[in-house]
Amino acid sequence: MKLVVVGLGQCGGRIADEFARLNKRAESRRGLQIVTGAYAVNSDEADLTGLGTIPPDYQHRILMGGRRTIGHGVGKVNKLAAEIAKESADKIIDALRVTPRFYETDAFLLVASAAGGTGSGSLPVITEIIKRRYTIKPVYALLVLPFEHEEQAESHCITNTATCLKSVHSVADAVFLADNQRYVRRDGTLINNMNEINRQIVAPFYNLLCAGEETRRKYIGARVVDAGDIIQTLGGWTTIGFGTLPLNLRRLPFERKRSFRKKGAETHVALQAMDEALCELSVDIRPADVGSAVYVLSAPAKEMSMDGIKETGDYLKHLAPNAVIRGGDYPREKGEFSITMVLSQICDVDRVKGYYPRLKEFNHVLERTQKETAAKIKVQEMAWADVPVLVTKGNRRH
Ligand SMILES: Nc1nc2c(ncn2[C@@H]2O[C@H](COP(=O)(O)OP(=O)(O)OP(=O)(O)O)[C@@H](O)[C@H]2O)c(=O)[nH]1
Ligand SMILES: [Mg+2]
Repeated sequence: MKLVVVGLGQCGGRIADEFARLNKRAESRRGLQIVTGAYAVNSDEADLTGLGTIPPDYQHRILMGGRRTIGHGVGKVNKLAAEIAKESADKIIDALRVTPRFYETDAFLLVASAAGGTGSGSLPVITEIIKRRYTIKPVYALLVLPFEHEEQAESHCITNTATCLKSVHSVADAVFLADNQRYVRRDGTLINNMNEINRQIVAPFYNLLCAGEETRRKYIGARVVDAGDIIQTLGGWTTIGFGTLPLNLRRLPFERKRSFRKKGAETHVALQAMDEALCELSVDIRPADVGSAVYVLSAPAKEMSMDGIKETGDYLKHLAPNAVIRGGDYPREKGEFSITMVLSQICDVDRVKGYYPRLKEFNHVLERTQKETAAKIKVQEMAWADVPVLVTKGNRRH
């Protein structure tokens, strides 16, 4: 599957940059192209400068809202970013249109953090505009959810995240969620290591995108997962996970090929990798709430069999009984067995649901604070009502 990846805001730009690196890896190691174009869009010039792999020309690193923000960002106001994105839409579409091999691209992936200003406000707007322009290509979103400490300390965080989630869900064909807090929970040292979190967010897409692009016979599985399977699976809230296990099932020369022990071990490894992929999902969900799933098993060809693929599918069906499941094999990896898992059409995500009551409560508190502040200002104004002023009120800046 080939994607055009557009990163919006700082977080989105960095993750799009990581997708550009993933594509370089696919090109150099596998001779495959999985990203036809990677773009970064921002209202902040400094954020665009910090990227490494996306080409530095103005059609790949797109500065929007120059006149209104003078290249200094929107200061977390996602409403302003949404306005700026509308004004800059033509500039972005013009850049995307000249992507080489655009006609071969299967879908768009737009990436941003939900809690920031630029990315969170512009992603829903750009998604809608791209969808209107390119009706036959699906537009997916990848949204990064904030750390818990940000939700507690930064007042804009809940408002931006809630408005972004609701808007994106209503326009995008599917929304991948990646929860920053989950990566830190796994490894506490990551809190200051955004690059490593980004690497972990993007890495699971590698085999998923490569599997359907192979042209050499030895790398084509018995059951290939291609762009069609992925597009049919994706819809609504979505999560992705990756599990891998080193293979030490090396067959000794005198060992019989069809040994039942070997077969048992093979199934065991597949199920263990599946468990790991489920533990490593990009956001917490309950498998029972999943409506569709697609998985790709990858291992050296001789370590996989149709039975293994079937058993993995059966196990997933047991865990997610309501899901339509698609899956296949990809004979590529050396010395390891891995599973990439995408769970989609998830009807209930606690992390998402939690934002709406918090936004209500937050708005309530905000309204009360605003009323109290207005009352205090009034008292102060009344106290100095008789003091003369040296300027006319109309000249004051508000
Ligand atoms: N995973 C990940 N999260 C990031 C990264 N950079 C920022 N974040 C998260 O994104 C949120 C802040 O959003 P940014 O992307 O910095 O904001 P922006 O879209 O540039 O918007 P403004 O700076 O407000 O104009 C916070 O929740 C951060 O934790 C990154 O590189 N990776
Ligand atoms: Mg920024």
